[in-house]
Amino acid sequence: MKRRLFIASAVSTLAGCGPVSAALNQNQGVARVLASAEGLNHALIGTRGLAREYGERDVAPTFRVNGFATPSDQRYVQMVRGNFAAYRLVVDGAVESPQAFTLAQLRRLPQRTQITRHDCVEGWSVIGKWSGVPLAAVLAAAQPRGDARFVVFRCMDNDGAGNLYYESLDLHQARHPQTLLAMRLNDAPLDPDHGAPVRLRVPTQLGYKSAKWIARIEVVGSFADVYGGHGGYWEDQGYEWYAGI
Ligand SMILES: Nc1nc2c(c(=O)[nH]1)N[C@H]1C(S)=C(S)[C@@H](COP(=O)(O)O)O[C@H]1N2
Ligand SMILES: [Mo]
Repeated sequence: MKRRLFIASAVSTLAGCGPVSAALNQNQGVARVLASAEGLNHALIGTRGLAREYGERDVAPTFRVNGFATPSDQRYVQMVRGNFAAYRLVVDGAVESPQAFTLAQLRRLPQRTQITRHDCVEGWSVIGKWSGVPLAAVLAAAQPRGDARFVVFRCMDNDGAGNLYYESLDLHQARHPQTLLAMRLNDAPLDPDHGAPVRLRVPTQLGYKSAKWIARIEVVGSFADVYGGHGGYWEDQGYEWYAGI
């Protein structure tokens, strides 16, 4: 655990969640340490453990906003104005039964509320109360096929140069009981800046895994052909794909 935290802080001083992460790629020594530690941490900590859950009085008064700018294109702005009535969460790819959920349908699935800490690789943390539908329930409706291995989250925002944010989990992480498609933060509907209408919350991993503004969930056998092939926007810049805390 100490080793993992040390590595997280090493990454944060080098890269944060910003474009400086190119420095990571140039630093072969750090890249080697990260590569070997990734396998080690995965093996030692695994993905079965539960992230700590806190009490109501631990909830921070405000939840910091981070990452790319809130989408400002016409499509998103219109959806916000229409209270997301036009939103559909598409679940497709290697599934028996592709889905396109409305928000109302997502709210009718079993919900879970959890007070957990969000840890950004930059070195800050904040505790929030999240509610939503466990990703496991949404996947169960879509029925992943036998060749399914990963779940890719395609987002509506971009880095300013037009490259869309995306993330991925393997099916085991995706079905973890605390992996939520969050629709509420601190007892209120999720606001645009925190990823409305639906964002991922993965309290067992670093903040960049918790994709905001999800448009589509694609189940795949491999993410080799998805964008840069490393399973996430930041992973394509050198971050670890497995970001367990
Ligand atoms: N779509 C999208 N999801 C994202 C990001 C982003 O830029 N775009 N940033 C990630 C990072 S680095 C962090 S720390 C958290 C920030 O979530 P918050 O704004 O709710 O604090 O979102 C994560 N998910
Ligand atoms: Mo982050």
